[in-house]
Amino acid sequence: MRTIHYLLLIALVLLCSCNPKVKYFNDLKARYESGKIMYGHQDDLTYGHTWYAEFESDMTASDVKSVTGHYPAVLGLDLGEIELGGEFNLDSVKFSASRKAIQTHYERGGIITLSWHPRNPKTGGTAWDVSDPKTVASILEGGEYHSKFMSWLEIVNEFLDSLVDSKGKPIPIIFRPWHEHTGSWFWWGQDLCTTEEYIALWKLTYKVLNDNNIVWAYSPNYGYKDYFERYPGDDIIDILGYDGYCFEAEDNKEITAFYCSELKRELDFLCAAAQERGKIAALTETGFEGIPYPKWWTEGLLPGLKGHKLLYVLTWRNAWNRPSHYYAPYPGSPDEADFIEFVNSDIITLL
Ligand code: BMA
Repeated sequence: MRTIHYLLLIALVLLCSCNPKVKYFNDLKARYESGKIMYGHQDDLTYGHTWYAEFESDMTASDVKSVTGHYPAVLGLDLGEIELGGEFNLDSVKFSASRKAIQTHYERGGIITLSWHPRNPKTGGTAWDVSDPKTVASILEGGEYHSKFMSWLEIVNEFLDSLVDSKGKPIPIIFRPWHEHTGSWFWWGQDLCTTEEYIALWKLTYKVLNDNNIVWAYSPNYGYKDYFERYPGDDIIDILGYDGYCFEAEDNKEITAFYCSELKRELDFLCAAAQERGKIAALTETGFEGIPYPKWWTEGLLPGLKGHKLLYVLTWRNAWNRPSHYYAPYPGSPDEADFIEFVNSDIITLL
């Protein structure tokens, strides 16, 4: 009897290790266990503070590389407006450029995370259109906009399906939909749907897209609601994330210290939860817009991260068309030297 159990266990382990999604999760888990935190930057290869890459670009430009000599280890990209069937996302990135950035970054040994700011399927407004509290209800099974939403998921499905490396092998990605739902600034936010509706939205998304090589990340905003109140379940979620920013104040040194203490508290919780559930923890979005306190990296972010096991930390985008909307340094930015000190610390890795 014992031998049978043993053989069954071996068969199960072998089966799981052949599943590309399980294999990728295990690969990420090994990186996570290393104790180093991968630094990530949103839209790093497609544009930067003063430049914008055309599709023909060879994906060599990067604000992070210009400052440090290395690419970020994690590349974030957004699928927002792919559902409209056009060529560009909501921030004017061509989907063909995103695909090329994903392939390039993957072949350099990096990790890719995709978020999605879809339009409001009911009103036609943006992801931030919270005027109709029945939007989520309307796209679930039986709802008036269900088939429209299903066709949107199909478009996402096609894009994910098209992500292959130069040998034609599927590229695994971290998908992070329905983020920051603990606030109420997106149509899927806290006051815009019930717990049941929010979880049903996740389940539907998972059902349609999970055949792709996806590791799923859940990322509420910290400081709002109970972390697990709207959790879709351990059977769906692989990565426990947090989104949390530092906001400009009268005294930016003081607010940096406050951000640091808040971050420590939230990461203590997140890392313990990930440990308990066998998941991976990550700081899925953070930053200080325009980095008005140049020592934010080493006085705010770094000490906040220290002592926490995380797969990655990702700071938001450097918009080429909004000079003060940046979250990573660029050549000549006041925080350049501090960022170099941050990435040179023994807990942070770049490519
Ligand atoms: C926000 C801002 C917006 C952008 C959106 C999606 O935080 O950067 O300008 O459209 O993210 O990338």
